[in-house]
Amino acid sequence: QDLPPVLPNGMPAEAARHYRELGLWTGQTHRDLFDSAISGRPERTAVVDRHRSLTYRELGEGMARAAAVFRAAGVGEGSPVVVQLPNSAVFLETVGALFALGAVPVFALPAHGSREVEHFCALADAVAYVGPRRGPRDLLAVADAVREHRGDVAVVTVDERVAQPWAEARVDGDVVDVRDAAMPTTRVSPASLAFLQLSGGTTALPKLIPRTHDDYLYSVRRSVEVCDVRPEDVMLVALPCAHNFTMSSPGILGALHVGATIVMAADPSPTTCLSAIEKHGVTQAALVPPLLLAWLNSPAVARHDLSSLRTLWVGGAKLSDTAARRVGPELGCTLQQVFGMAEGLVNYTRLDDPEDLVVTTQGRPMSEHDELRILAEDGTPVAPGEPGVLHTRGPYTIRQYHRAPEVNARSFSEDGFYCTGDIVRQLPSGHIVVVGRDKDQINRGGEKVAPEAVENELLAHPAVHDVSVVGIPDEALGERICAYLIPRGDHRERMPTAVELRGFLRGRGLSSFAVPDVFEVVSEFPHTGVGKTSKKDQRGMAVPERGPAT
Ligand code: J2J
Repeated sequence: QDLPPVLPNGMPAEAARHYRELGLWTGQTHRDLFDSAISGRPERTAVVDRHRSLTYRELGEGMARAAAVFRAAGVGEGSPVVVQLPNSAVFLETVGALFALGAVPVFALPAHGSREVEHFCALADAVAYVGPRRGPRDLLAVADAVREHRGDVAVVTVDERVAQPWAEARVDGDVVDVRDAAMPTTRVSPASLAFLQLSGGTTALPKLIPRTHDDYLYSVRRSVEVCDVRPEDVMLVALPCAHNFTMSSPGILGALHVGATIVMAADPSPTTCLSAIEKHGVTQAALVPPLLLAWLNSPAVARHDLSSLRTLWVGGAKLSDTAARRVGPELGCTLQQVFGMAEGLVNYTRLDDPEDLVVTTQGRPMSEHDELRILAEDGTPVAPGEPGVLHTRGPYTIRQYHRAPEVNARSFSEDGFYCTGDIVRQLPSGHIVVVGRDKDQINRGGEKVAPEAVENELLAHPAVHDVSVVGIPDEALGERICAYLIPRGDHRERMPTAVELRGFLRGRGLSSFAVPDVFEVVSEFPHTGVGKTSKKDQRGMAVPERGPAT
């Protein structure tokens, strides 16, 4: 097959050939993955949500109808489409339909505000946006903002709660005739851009992560092996469905790969999820650490039969070993820690690892072809076991962001290693312990927030002279978001309340998870030697539990 000199994920053709020769890249596309699941197990339940239950055959039929809707929205081969949908069967139909059309999903989360979504539309050159037709006001406001500010983007809205979502879906307000819809016949190259995933965000506006069919599906197949996903499994999707963890570690695509059943939880609460486990005989689920804690500490644990549960995957932020040790005894299942990133590299503890490694490490690379370098501040490798910044390259790790030359120069080494910004140490067994972070990012229980994004919006407030946003320690979330504010001269007397400031930020379209938990009014910021704001000092500054502005 013809390969371009550089693939959309930044890999040179030579690397692509190498990964093919090793048999890691197989030429499979995401469409092939859906096709084989549908033809292989047509009568097996593919996906269940609160409103619908679809067999694989019905999933295929739904995909054909969804494809008819997207075609009417002008979507064809190579068209980027921003997807912002709740956990639902409709999400799976959407993604399957877009792959069948050869289109390129851009995975937004329901919590993303209009500010971010408009940015994704622009950066990806989106042809269409698909969002829910009913739901929370903030989310519906996103579709309105796209309509208003991005006239070139078709707006598709779909109600996931009705029996025939695609027969009632709208394209710029109009219903589409989906009777007799047939599955598109488009075939794309496995080396082409499959979708754009979002970066955790260290820059004011999130970066887009270009993944190809070949590289991503290798990571899915390998995850299925390492996590022992089986055809009879029932996987619960509790985290937002479009997140990289949920999609591929081993995730929704891992379940599709073996023809398992996917249960979409409308929300991640213990009440919803623990009863879903009992009702559907759930065997596995992926969680971020604060959710695991919520499950562990929920009285609902005692009320439900959780005996079907075999494995919990926990990652996205550092898990305490205290919580890790409780999983087996209290939930009766095996823990796999997952340290992954949408850029690529995923580490898992192994199912047969000794308990000590499972509870105290974040796992080891899933592929023997993952290359890791742990570097000291001067860029030289640290001594074995010492902490340093993790750089990585491999068969499923990108070597460039989408359309971001300046960021690329900072984020990747000349020889294609991705600088993760994570400070880790590696044990002789190869297991990694995440010990810190060398990037301006807040990890709020797995949700990544770029302080700069929040600062930019707060600076637009007339009462704010200067602002500095930092992560402060939080027992449950690991970190929460604190905004230090210096008032403008004439506002010193009456600063807006936290409620007013939050309303202001939401009104500007900031993502809901990026809105600060705490606002602290100060007269000046601590400074570093060269006169820069010292975020390090601010992180350490005691914040009263209920300060006047909280
Ligand atoms: C500490 N920090 C972690 C962990 C991620 C699987 C699992 C998670 C993600 C994800 C993912 C961590 N302990 N166990 O994409 O496929 C922090 C690191 C990392 C960043 C990536 C997957 N697991 N992290 O969280 O792209 O800082 O992916 O670089 O959202 O989360 O964030 P993200």
